Amino acid sequence: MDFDAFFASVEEREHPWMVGSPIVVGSDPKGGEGRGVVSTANYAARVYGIKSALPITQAWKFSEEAKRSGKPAAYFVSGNMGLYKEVSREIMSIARSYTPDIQVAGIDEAYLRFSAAESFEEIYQKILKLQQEILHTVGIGASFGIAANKLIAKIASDKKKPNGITLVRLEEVQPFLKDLPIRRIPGIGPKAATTLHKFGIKVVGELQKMSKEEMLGIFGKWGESLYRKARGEGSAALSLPVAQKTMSIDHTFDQDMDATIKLLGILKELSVELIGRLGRAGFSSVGQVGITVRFSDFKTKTRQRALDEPVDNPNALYQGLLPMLLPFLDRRENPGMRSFRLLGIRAGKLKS
Ligand code: TTP
Ligand code: MG
Repeated sequence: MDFDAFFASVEEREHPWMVGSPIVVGSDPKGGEGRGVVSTANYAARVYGIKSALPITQAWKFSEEAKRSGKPAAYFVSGNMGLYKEVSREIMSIARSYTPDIQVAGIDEAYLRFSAAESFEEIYQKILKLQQEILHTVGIGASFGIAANKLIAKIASDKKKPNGITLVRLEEVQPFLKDLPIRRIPGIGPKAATTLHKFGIKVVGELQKMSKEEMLGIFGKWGESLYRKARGEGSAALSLPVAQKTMSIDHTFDQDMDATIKLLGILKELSVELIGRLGRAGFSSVGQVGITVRFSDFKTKTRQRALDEPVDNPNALYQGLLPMLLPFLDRRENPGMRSFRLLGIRAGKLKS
């Protein structure tokens, strides 16, 4: 599953008057003087040659040219990552009601696994329903590739964008790959493509004629995986994220620090920052805390302790960390009274 022109589709949904017009999500074009690039462009803007990673100045030029020839200028919007994440989560959770086996592979893509007991046709019907449900309840288009492994499914998902579903049965894998431009293979970027073009290789069918030894000679170890990809071989196993158990932040000082009051201030700032990051990652409480101090002589010490009660806010985290830092601020743990180079904090026993 891969959402269509994702960020731009969300903007269209949010601003109905933009529907049908070219939309560019990216940095501020500043009337052609802006810095930065295009994040994504909707399909109407792609007609003008505007696409992901294009310098925003170039996108502005294309839009101005279009305007001069009587076509509509593009809307430039700066984007709202928080909203895109929310919409993404909403779609993923709809998909989860069709199959619990999902590997979220990015903000706008995921692999859905269905039972091998179901036929491709049955799965196709389910995907059609899922696609409709996403469109009607979230208002975002998504395209799908259905195949026996993740490699072919991913390539297929791109085949009939937007709002496409491409089914590649086992016996269709070879014909599907034969005339496919090599750049469609995930992992073949502009550099590898240029190298292969020098050998006259433009489509996957030609790539299949290259021996494994040749590939290893040209690309080193990666040649091995390229050899398999060219044959459509890939894994169907979902790689699920391992549950994160700790989160930490370190702060290295611009100059070695010995002012106690400043260190306590930094401990407080780090506590605020870490609680913020934990919240964004979906954690609600911390059961264990730790600190790292590095002295001016690079000697590094860590301490950790379990909290009697889990904490969920910056001040409580700070109070939990403080007893471990204090001994380093006097002769108990710092007899030479060295100054500090780094202070780090860590949260463990995380609960979501
Ligand atoms: P893609 O799936 O590559 O692109 P898309 O969803 O915009 O378009 P398509 O219909 O072809 O799938 O990327 C998903 C989102 O990731 C995209 O909406 C914006 C973001 N993105 C960037 O910010 N920079 C980039 O260079 C790319 C490729 C994507
Ligand atoms: Mg996409």
